[in-house]
Amino acid sequence: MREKKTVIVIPAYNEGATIRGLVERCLQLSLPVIIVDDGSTDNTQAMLEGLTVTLLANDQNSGKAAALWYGMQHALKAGAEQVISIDGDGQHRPEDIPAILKNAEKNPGEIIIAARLKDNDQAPRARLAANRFADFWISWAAGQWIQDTQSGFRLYPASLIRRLQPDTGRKYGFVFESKALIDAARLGTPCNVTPISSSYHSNARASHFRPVADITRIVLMVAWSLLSRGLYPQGLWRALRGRRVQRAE
Ligand SMILES: Nc1nc2c(ncn2[C@@H]2O[C@H](COP(=O)(O)OP(=O)(O)OP(=O)(O)O)[C@@H](O)[C@H]2O)c(=O)[nH]1
Ligand SMILES: [Mg+2]
Repeated sequence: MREKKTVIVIPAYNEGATIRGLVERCLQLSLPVIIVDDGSTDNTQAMLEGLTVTLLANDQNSGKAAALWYGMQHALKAGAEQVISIDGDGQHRPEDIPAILKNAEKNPGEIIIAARLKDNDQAPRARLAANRFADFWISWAAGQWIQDTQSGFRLYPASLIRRLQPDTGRKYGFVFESKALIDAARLGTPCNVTPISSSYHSNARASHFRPVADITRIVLMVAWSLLSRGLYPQGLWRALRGRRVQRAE
């Protein structure tokens, strides 16, 4: 079967410490790479010198949603049939991409989430709890049990990207990826999961994610989505049934 044209998109905000090593590992896979420098004030751009990549840049910091969306639109214009998003801070391993691509081949047209389900004992407890909380609500609104809804390491089919109409304002920076799952489900695009190991380094840069503020914003978005569908009881039922089936497996 012909391989689909896949483009890697990396949003990067002050990722000078990790970006070069990460991009070099992506290039090992012989896939085109787009980096969106989101108004970094460090040496992120300089670190990419000499690498064969597409470098896009926002003049000022616009948030993860806008950065990702810019990169995705550019990838589509370059003929991408599917886009893999991967964070620039080194939390995701490009070496997991072949497993994601294999899953996408088996489940064409679906979103594939690289879900941090293995070896996550190093992950901060509060973060894990916040993620589980988000998983429950997003699964309900999507009407499907989805694991690791907060993973930014994903494959999006181009057909889905063309139909999404996201809010990309700065305050929606960390909402985009959650909302994309709900909108995708409404558009008939289900999710599939490729389990990966999570990597939390003790020397990683301080987290930008604000568990209370960002999860609150996500929950408000989900609450609105549920209210606008009369609380969508079928969605809750389907999500819980999916969780039971998955636990029994
Ligand atoms: N925080 C943040 N990240 C951005 C922004 N624009 C692009 N990004 C990139 O989005 C990716 C995810 O951001 P992180 O801050 O690592 O978010 P996270 O992985 O959910 O949170 P941590 O678990 O704390 O790392 C990284 O590659 C960032 O460089 C922005 O305005 N703010
Ligand atoms: Mg991160």
